[in-house]
Amino acid sequence: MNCTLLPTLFIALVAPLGLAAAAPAAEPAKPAKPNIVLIFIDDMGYGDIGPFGNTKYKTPNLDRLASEGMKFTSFYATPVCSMSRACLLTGCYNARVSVPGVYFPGNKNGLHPNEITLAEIVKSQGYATTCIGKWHLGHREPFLPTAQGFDSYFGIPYSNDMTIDPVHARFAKDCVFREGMTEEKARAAAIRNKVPLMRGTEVVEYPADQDTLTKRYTEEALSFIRANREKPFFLYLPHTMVHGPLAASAEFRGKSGGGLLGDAVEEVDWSVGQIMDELRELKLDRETLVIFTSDNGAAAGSSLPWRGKKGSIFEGGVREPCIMHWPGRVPAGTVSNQIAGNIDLLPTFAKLTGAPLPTDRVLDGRDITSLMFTADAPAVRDTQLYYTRGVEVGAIRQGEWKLFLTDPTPPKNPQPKNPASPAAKPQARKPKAAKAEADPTAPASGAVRGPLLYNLAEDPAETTDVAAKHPEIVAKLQALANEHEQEIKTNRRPAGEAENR
Ligand SMILES: [Ca+2]
Repeated sequence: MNCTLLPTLFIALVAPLGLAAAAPAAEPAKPAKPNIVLIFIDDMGYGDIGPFGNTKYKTPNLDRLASEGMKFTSFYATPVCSMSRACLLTGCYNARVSVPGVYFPGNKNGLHPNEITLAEIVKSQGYATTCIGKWHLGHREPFLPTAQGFDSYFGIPYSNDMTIDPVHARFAKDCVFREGMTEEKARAAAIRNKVPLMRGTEVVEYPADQDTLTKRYTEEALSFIRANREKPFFLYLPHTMVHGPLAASAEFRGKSGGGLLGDAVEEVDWSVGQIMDELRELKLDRETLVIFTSDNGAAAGSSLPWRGKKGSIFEGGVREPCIMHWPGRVPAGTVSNQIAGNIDLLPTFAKLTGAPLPTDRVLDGRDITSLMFTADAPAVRDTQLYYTRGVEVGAIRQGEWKLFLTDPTPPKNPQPKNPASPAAKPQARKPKAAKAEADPTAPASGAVRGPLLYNLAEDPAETTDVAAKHPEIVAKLQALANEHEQEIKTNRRPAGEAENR
């Protein structure tokens, strides 16, 4: 049952006895509103950091974060960037808010401005808010972070391997042009891997110096924490790394022994350490919930021990490393294996900050504070839907069972053929990485195959289809998936669409 109903029930039961009118002396003090730091890495896989099994790179700050906090081992995102950010920001499956793929510089769509975001939830409770890093929920002005509840924004509007939008980019008067670029040249040629760095709604550097992004985001984050130390704050830090093209500052480049990926991972770890040091220095660490997670499975790195990588709805495409840290509240050195995911953060933040949840719309996420505050807490929700692209459910998990409704080996990075429509069919070509891990019996991509049933408790690497042995479970999960899918289609909300000009 939904725990948030309990206080209401309690009042309803005691009120007729007259106890509700008793002296308020015994009322417990409300805990202060916590600061929230949400560090969201791009394309970092489950097996890319020490706390989740990586032994190749040094991640001492994340190791410490995990040893002082709780690791979530069934924490879900989606296979690609924009879908995942839509889930995170709205508390809904991406299908419900019509963000079906990845936004490109040619897209005129974005997360609808009427969506109530994480930032708007906490802002209603007086929080200072900022977004520092990669946005990727629409780069046109009506969709930028400052239109979605963030007081300020510093970062890149979409992935770092994209281009500038030659028509709609708005350059600041004092924009720093690098590499011989001018506004005229920038608008004349959209060049891959040369993306704009923005502040607010304007481009302040072009092309962005990607080597120093992690460092500059971190400095910006520390300034924000210092400036808002006296009031509750929400720092959303969606790093550009470790999405390709990989980059690292001079202090980290070539130092990890694990190539640029290792360097970038170690610089992200350093960034986490800087933030934790600052919180401790300001004596804010016990008043701050820090969450570290990623937006999809590994691209260049490792999603081990799971099968599949970015773009896949095998666990390796969507199950993310996740650490929650809040000394005195989240028990140290613990693990939660219950199903949770980035859709749960909005209702969870609402609970923690005392914000009312919107009542005019359906949310998919649930308040998971019970998981965070108690080791071995029972499940909050037992079901997870997996979307590959578009708004069709590709798989469903309930408890230990996972049923694929369609071919689980789609292309690695679903991309629209027509950039104006992110719902367009993905490329038919299979990338090498996905092919290497694909089931050799799989038909050509796009063909409907299934249902396939896996038992994640006995077969976490999803190697053995047991659908034929358990027709009753197949039927039950199929019905459940249909029910969810129909409900979401019925209550789906539109994406935002900017005017063409
Ligand atoms: Ca990503």
